[in-house]
Amino acid sequence: MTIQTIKTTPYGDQKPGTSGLRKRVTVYQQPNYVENYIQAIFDSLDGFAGQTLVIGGDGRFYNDVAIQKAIRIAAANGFGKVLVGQGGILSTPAASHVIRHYKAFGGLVLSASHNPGGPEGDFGIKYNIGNGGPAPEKITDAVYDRTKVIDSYKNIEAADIDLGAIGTQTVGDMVVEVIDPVADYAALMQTLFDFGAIKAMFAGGFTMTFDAMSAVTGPYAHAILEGILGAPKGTVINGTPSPTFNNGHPDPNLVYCKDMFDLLMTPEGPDFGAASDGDGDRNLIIGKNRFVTPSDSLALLAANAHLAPGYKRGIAGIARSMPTSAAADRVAEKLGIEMHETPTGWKFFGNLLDAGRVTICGEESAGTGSDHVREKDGLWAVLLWLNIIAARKQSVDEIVREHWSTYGRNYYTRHDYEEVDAEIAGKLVDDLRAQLTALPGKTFGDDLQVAYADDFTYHDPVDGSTSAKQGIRIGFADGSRIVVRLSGTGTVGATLRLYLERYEAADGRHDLETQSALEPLIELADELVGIKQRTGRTEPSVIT
Ligand code: VG1
Ligand code: CO
Repeated sequence: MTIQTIKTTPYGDQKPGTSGLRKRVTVYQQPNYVENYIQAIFDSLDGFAGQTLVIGGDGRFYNDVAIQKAIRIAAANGFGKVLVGQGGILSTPAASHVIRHYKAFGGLVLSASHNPGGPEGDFGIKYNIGNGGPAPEKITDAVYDRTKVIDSYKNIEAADIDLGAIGTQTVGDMVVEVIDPVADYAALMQTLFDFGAIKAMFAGGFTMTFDAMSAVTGPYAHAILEGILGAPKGTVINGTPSPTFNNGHPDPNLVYCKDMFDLLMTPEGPDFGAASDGDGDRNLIIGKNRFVTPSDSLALLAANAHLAPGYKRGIAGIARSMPTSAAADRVAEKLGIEMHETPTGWKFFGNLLDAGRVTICGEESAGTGSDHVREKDGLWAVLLWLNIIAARKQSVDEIVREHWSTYGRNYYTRHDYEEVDAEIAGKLVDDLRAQLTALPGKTFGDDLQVAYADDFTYHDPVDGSTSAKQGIRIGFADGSRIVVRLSGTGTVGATLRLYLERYEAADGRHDLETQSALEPLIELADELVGIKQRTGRTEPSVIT
């Protein structure tokens, strides 16, 4: 079969963000937009001839089109084999596992995560390396440089692959194997958790709701929770992946999962509620009468991980993204293990995990995971929670309260201002940066004394690389923090994120309402950063 070299012209906007290249579907539908980007990825890699590439996505609109293109371009570029999930489906953590399990060269994950899908929604492509994790900045920078000058891509004329048929097909000289998207992942989960104990807990009447949000985790949750673990049918809701997520917004937060939250706050509700996002890497955890803030969930999972068989020897260390609250730091301190603070985005955890320096990682944006894969993993977090509940025989609320009375509580919230004018947002951050050197030592209000103020720079302790301008941090003497950064996953305008945190000691007050506990900081942030005044917004678009 002949390999064609097809002329193309570059697009100027193919710069990967926090997690791959995310754009409106209509942008991706431009001529050669997908082809350019995938060829630019392959042009930035060495040594994949004859090797295996994994392809999978969250099932959103345009997945099928992009997958067929990717398969042809991979064949034309000389990959030996493609492993693709049936129906084009692979959750992000499952894709990471498949890459590792089959020792693939890398993988393409087609997703825009929690962003809405459909013809008017978003699409995305991300390249993951052989460790199963998102490509590091060295590669994403090279890909971007390549997209700016690309003038041709390789293709092969071949019929579409039947993505519904499990088994082997060929495209040119390349083998394409369509695999069950769930089986390998489910087997991995079984090695990590005490499925017997969780099964017994369900058999004993423990009730839960898992909202798959019409996104990718449906098949995984049906198979694992209702299948292997024996939870009653109906435990999983919205469990069929839909190209438009059933016209929903697959972001598992208190805005889009409000019904579940309300249900969990009533006596009739289930014992436990959870949800995952579009591509299955995020998690929402709600116990009866207790929402667990993601930053707390990271700390709690790290403190209790030894109760699950996969972590019974203890954990080597913890890493959290910079805006994530310091709750996990206190756990690491007590356990006497390493603690790392990294920039936002899972790609920064890869080296630490590969080096065996950390076992558990997490982000305030509802992402938690471990060294079992190199992505955050929504269902993994849910299963670890279930394992801990089964082992401790306590409610989520009791477990959380005990944690606070041991370590203290980090009150935490994030205020997002979405689709802000990009110029205004950029200027706001620049002006704030210019104020920073004057802040340390100043006291605001009665007792908010600035201990440090900087734009976070990360020095990777494993490969020595440096990542600058990762977000502005203003830290106070009492452990409170204000963090401001611009999102790297939005597709329209800019999203400004304001993160606020305040520490309350173990013997302090743990029952305040979060927003009021943080009120003085919210006011000070308003004064220092001026988001409302400069953007004309009276309130955040989303509060988590
Ligand atoms: C956001 C989150 C970040 C997360 C990223 C990808 O990035 O803040 O913590 O890693 O999304 O998650 P940003 O740059 O918009 O703040 V996902 O589930 O969208 O792949
Ligand atoms: Co996601």
